[in-house]
Amino acid sequence: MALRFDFFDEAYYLSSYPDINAGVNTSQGFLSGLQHFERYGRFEGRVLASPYYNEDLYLTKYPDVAAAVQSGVFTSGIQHFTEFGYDERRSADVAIPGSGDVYLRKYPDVAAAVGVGTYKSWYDHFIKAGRFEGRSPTYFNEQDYIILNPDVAEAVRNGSFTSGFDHYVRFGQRENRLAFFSGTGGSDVITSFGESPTQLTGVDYETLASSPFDYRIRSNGRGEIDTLIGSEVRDDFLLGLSTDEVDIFQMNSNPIQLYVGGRAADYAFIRNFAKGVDTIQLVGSIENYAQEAANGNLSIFTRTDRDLVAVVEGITTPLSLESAYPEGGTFQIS
Ligand SMILES: [Ca+2]
Ligand SMILES: [Ca+2]
Repeated sequence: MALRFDFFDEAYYLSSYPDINAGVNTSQGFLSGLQHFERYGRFEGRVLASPYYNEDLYLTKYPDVAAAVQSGVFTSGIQHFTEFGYDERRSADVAIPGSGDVYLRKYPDVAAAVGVGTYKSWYDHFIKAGRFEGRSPTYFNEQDYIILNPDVAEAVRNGSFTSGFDHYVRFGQRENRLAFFSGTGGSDVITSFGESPTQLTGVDYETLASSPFDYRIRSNGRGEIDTLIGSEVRDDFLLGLSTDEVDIFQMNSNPIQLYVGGRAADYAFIRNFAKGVDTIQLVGSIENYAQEAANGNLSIFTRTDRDLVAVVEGITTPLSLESAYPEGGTFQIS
C-alpha cells in the first residue's frame, strides 16, 4: 500500500480547518498541514484536503467504499482514497461534478500519456501537471471567466492562481461570480457546478473581449445533441446567441438560433431545470416557438419548420417570457 498525497493542498486544508492551522509550527504542533493530514486528519474525517477531492461524490460513485466506511473498515472515503482509491484509478469522478472523460476528450496528449501508462488516470495527470498548466477537467469556459473578471486575470498573471478555473474552484464559485460552461462542435454532456449563477452553451464559440456578450460562433448546433445539466442555483441555458456581425449602423446584431436544420437530429437536452429560476435563451420572439409536453418532458420547436430545439426534462407546462434583449435579438423564458 502506497499512500498518495499528491492531491493534498496545504493552503486549502489549513483554511478549511482553523484548529489545525493554529497548531502548525507551535511547540506542540505540526510542521505542516500535510503532516497533520498524514498522521491524523485522514483518520479523523478531515475530508476538505483539496479543492479537487469531493467526499460526497466519492462515496456516491463507489458504494463499496461507502459500505466499508459504514462498517468501520475506513473512517472516511478520503482515507480509502489515499490508501487505495488514487492508485485504483477511482479518481475518475471525484474531483468536481461533471469532470472525468471531458479531460481526455479535450486534451489528446493526455489521453496518449494515460494510454501508455505515464499517468495512472486523467486525474493523476491533472493533479501532477495539468492544474499547473491551466488545464481544466470540465467544460468551464476559461476565456469568458477571465474576460468578465479582470481582477482574476491579474491574479493569474501574477501567479496567485494557475488559471481562472483554479480561482473559480477555490473562491469564485462561492463569490457569486458568473461562470460559463461551453461545449464543442460534437455532442457533449456539460455539467455546471458551483454556488454561483452559470451560463451553459452546448456549442463552440469565441467571446469577444471588446463585447463580452457577443460571440463568434465556431459551431451552431446543427447535428449536435448536447446534454446540458444545471446546478442547484440559477442556470441560463443559451440556445440562441447574439453575434458580432453587426450591421453598418451598429444597430442590430445577427443572432444565431442553435440546433436548427436537422429537425429532431439536433437539440439541447436540458436537465435539472428549475422553473421560475433557470432560463432558456432563444432567438426572435416567443411566438416563433411551439412548446409541447410529452412523456413528462417539454419539447420546444420552431413554429414554421417544426425543428426541435430543446427537450426540457421533467417540465410539463409551457415556459413563459421572462426577459428580452432586443439589441441582441434574443429573449429568455422560464
Ligand atoms: Ca456540442
Ligand atoms: Ca433541431
